[in-house]
Amino acid sequence: MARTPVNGPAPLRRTLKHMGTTMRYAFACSDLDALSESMDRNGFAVACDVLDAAEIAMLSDDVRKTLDPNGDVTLAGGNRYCTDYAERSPGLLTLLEHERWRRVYDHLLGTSDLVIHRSAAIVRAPGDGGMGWHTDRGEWTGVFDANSALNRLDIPNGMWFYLTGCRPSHGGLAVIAGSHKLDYRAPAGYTLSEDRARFHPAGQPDEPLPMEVPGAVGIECGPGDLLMFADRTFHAARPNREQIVRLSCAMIMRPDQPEFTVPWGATPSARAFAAGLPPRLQRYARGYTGIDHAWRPEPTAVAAG
Ligand SMILES: O=C(O)CCC(=O)C(=O)O
Ligand SMILES: [Fe+2]
Repeated sequence: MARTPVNGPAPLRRTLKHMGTTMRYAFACSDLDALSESMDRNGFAVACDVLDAAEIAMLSDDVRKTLDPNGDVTLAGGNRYCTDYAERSPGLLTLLEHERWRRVYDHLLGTSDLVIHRSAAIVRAPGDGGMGWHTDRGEWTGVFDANSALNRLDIPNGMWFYLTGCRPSHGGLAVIAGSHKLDYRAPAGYTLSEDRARFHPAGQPDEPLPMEVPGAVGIECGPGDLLMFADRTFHAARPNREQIVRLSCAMIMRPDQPEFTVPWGATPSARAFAAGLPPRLQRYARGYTGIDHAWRPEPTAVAAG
């Protein structure tokens, strides 16, 4: 069956003036080299029209069923996260065999031997305040919790579908171009915090951060588009000022090799998930760890002096 693009044909439609040059970050999902090059150069990219309308509806339904089963998140306000989402969403698992999504992913990671690394869904109600600038990579402070134990591979850590669209008025993501590089310091006029996970206005560590900082790019993309960003890329979510709940989900894959382990081994729900997958999907759960938010490193003994 012919696929109906949800966002119209995928022209080269999202370009922006950035630091005096025209930077393009959105490409047709078949434009694999351009996507990978944008990831290498800028630390982010949008692959257009990965999902069709039926797939968007299916994934949206799963996010609602998991995080807003009673439809009361609007009343409750705020946001809800699910960080073992692959274990709960049959729709998300269809990505494993989704031709366009896999083509982009396999090209980006340079192998088709991929396994599930982690996954998430988020709802942000109208009025939700969003999330300030941060990088997901925990390497600067070491492995101190479950997120930092998982976020220490040089693979994209943002692979989001914004199923209700990504735009500034609707909790839209912003990223900082070039902030994925190891030698990135901070936007002009700002200083990285000691752990390098955040930044603050130079000389004013307690000042709240504006969304508009040098290098910031406000992402605009449609419900079938895939926003990808690197593990170190600084990003933030704007407040949701619209009257609709923002829905998003992500599946993060890693190469099957080299073997990857976490201190908690695998959670009981991760083991049950892997064992319960249909045989043809089991290879995607090799080494699947789940996430144990209660895990903390053993306190290190301090030698008595
Ligand atoms: O709202 C979003 O999509 C971004 C969430 C995020 O960056 C995070 O949870 O680390
Ligand atoms: Fe993040």
